[in-house]
Formats: sequence, C-alpha cells, structure tokens
Amino acid sequence: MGEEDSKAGGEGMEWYVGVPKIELHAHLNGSVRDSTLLELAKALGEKGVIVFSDVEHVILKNDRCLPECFKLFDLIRILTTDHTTVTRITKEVIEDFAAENVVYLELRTTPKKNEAIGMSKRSYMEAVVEGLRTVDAVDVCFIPSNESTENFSETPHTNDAYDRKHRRKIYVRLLLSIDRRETTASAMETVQLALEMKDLGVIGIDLSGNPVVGEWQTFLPALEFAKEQGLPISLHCGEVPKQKEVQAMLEFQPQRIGHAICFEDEDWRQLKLSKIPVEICLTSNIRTETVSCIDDHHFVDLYKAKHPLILCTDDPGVFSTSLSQEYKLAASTFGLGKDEMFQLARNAVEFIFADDGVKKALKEMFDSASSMQ
Ligand code: 6MZ
Repeated sequence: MGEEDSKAGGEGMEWYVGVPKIELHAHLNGSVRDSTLLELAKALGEKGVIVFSDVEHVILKNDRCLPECFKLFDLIRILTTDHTTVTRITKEVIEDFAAENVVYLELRTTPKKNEAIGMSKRSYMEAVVEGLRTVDAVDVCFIPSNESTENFSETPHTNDAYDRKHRRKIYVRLLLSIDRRETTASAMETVQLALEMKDLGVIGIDLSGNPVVGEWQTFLPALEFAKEQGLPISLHCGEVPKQKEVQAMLEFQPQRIGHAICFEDEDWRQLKLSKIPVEICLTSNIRTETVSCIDDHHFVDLYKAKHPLILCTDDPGVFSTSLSQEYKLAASTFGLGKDEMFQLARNAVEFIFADDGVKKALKEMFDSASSMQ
C-alpha cells in the first residue's frame, strides 16, 4: 500500500514506540502484567486458595483459542478482584500504556460484585479510579472538569512549568463493560453507575464477554437506556458467527464496534454504509483463531475502503502484545509506510468518546509530533 522507500514495516520498534498513539479497545483485566499475575497467584497459593503449580502454565501460555481465553479471564478474576489489587493493576496498566507513548486511552472494565469482601460495582470502580489517582510515573488527566486549561503544547515560563510540560502525560477515560453473562437488571445497574461516575472519567459503555454466551435481547434495554442518556457505546460485534445478532447490532448504530470478524457480505455492505468505526485487534484475532491468517485480515478491505479504523490491543497482557507491536505488525504485514501509520494513529482522534477540548489538544500534539517525524 505504501511506497517502497517509506515502508514503516522495516523500522525498528523504536519508531513505533515513539509515535504518539491512541488506544480505544483495551480491557483492564486483559492488560495485567504476567509478573503481577504470577505474584498474585503465588500469594493466593500460599494462602491455599489456589494451587500455584496448576495455574502458572495457564498464565504463561502464549497461544490460546477463544474458549481458553475466557477460562483465563475467570482465573484472572480470582487473582485480581479485591480493592487493593484493582487499584494496583489499574496503576500499572496506565503506566505501561504511557511508557509506549499512548497519549489517550479508553480503558474498559466490567464492574464486579464480591459480597464476601464487601465489593459492590461502585466500590470496584472507585478502586479503579483510585488507581488512576495513584499513578506517579506520568500525569493522568481523567477528570473532565480539570482539563479545560490543559494541553500538550502549553508554553513553559518557570522551572515548575518546564517540569510539568516535560512530564509524560496521558488522557484516560473509562468505559464500563457489560459482561454477556449478566442479566438485564445487572446491565442496567452498570449503565446507571456509568451515569453516576461521569465526573470521574467514566465516558461510555462496552458490551463484551464470551461471545457464545447470552442473547442480544437481554442487554438491549440497558443499551437503549445508555443511548437515551447520551452515553456512547462500543459493542463487541461478530467475534463468532451470529448473523442475526450482527444485524441487530448494526441496526442499533453504536458509536463504535470491536472486532467485526464473522460478517456476511450483507453485513460488510451495511457496515461500510454506516461508517461505524471499527476497533481492530490483530494479534487477538490471530491468537484466538477467529481470523485464520493475518494476510486475510479484514483490515485490508476496510483500509482500502477508507472505513474508519483504530488499531487496538484488546488484551495486551493475555496476548503478550503492546500497541506499538500492533502498529509494527500492521505496517509490516500490509506494507504501510511511516506516513500512513502516523495518519492511522492521528485519525483515531476523531473516534474517541471524549469531548472536543480533548480532541483539540490531541490534534495539536499530533501536529507538533508530525513536524518532528
Ligand atoms: C470479548 C473480552 C475479550 O472487564 O474484567 N474481554 N470479551 N472478547 C474478547 N476478545 C478476546 N477480551 C476481554 O477485563 C476482562 C474481561 O473483558 C472481556 C471479558 O469479559 C473478560 O472477562 P475486565 O477488566
């Protein structure tokens, strides 16, 4: 697709790490470092809650089909679901994304209840927000009302201002996920919570979870309520063949969809007409074998059709990837040049759920980065 002499696929990782990037499809519990999972598993092993040797190889395994992924998510849930750990993993995940120059992150997570330890969906989310507050390696902007005067290109006048400007900065917004195992009432509770936490960076709703589980009709009332209330929605769509559901999801007109794999010709036609942006997760699709071979990935068709696309990681911990690696993979597989990759990263600004003030700040930052390319 690109000119031979400007191919980015041949660049080292440094270029992909250095380029500013926007991540719009990352699940919190799918982004946990292996080292943290192993440490948590060891601690629970010592308490006799799990047998460490039974889970160690599960955590370290690299290739997982889709059903195996959901078994791993159940294990991760056991390891991470207490308030202190939720705060810790949130902090680490933000630091990891910021370290590879992700400048805007929409992190999604499923609010969880665990009565045995006094955890409600709200207290789970408060622990996530606490994680955002405790990040110290980077400035985290997540409270919308604090951001109006901040931008990436502020001119420094004093040493303090100079230090502030040169600290790494990341905008973070949260999407609350509805798990496909949930009931209508539970999904509704999540949407209500999202509305109540808008001032704390919660910006939208995601529908995810094992795609073979649950019925669209179960979640529809909550999703319609979210839509009425003006909450943007991203749906996991077509991860497995379920044509009726894909049709219903496209008719619902969410703000974005994730994956878009098992589509019939008519679905592709409708998707392209709709211009609904697609969150593309290359490594995830290959590892879970939902796409048979990367050369056949629908990225190519959608990219050629100039359909709105965003490269994302899905679960960088579970799939041992990073956003920089996803960019490198796309460039080398599809023959995209540096300019095309930079443009792909910049285009994502249009599809974020945050407001125009954040979009403006991000565009300025991309513009100043482009002059340094
Ligand atoms: C569908 C996925 C997913 O919410 O506990 N999740 N749902 N398809 C995928 N592709 C592989 N990857 C992750 O993060 C983990 C949860 O995100 C959803 C699943 O519900 C998983 O349990 P949180 O932070």
